[in-house]
Amino acid sequence: MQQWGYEKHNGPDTWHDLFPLANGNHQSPINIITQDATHDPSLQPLLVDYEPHSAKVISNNGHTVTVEFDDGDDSSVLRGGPLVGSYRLRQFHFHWGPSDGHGSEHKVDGVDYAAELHIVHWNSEKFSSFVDAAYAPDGLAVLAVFLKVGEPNRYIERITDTFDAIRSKGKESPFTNFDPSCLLPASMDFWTYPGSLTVPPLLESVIWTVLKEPISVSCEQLAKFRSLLFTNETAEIESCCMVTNHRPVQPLKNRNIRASFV
Ligand code: SG7
Ligand code: ZN
Repeated sequence: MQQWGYEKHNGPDTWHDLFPLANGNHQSPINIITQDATHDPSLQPLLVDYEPHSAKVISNNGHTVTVEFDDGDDSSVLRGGPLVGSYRLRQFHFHWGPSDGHGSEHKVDGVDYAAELHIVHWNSEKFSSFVDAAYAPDGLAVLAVFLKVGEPNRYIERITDTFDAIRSKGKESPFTNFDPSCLLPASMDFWTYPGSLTVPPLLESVIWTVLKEPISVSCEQLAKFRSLLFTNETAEIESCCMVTNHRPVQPLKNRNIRASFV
């Protein structure tokens, strides 16, 4: 296996060869069985406090499209919910699939959404860098938002408008004055559980917070994500479209899912 990916020869079923943690006890994503989630009244409201100017660059990393933030100080943070202290915004990115009925990483009672947004944060009170935090069980906090097909989303348009400039792997383009809280639904009701990164190295360092209410995007907007390329400009092999980049659900094992709502 040359490089992990989402195709047959290098996809999620092969990741355990190089990353044995793929079969670990705290892997993500999972299927959220809503009946089995326990309401936890001690969970705090989620508080997002993002500074639009800390957005810096949008890039195609060959696995997804990512918007990176300046995380040199606490100007953009996530607090509350299941978290102790504040977690600094690092980046956000998306996962999607080949058709509108399929593409989210988490499922709810077995049901797929079209896509999923991940807003990634790290514990800057306990750790001095993202990389240090990525190895600790309470190091990272990812806020997940489901995307369903419906009305076009004008905030997603800002992102897809850059796609001509970042079509192939390794391309990047300046991207600022963007507050990712514009991509959150009206309700901040959530489920939370301890899990992992959903791509290699699959580190079990993520406190997941999955919002119950999806946001909408149009099917044309979703189609633009699929037109990005996994391959770089000079690929000697054929260029290959990013039609799917989600990991299948993993066993819950001995974990509880908590809900912020009844
Ligand atoms: C995406 O998901 C990328 C990765 C991210 C990974 O492939 O956005 O980020 C970069 C900068 O390559 O990796 C460590 C990290 O955030 C996994 O994130 S996820 O578990 O939220 N899906
Ligand atoms: Zn992700």
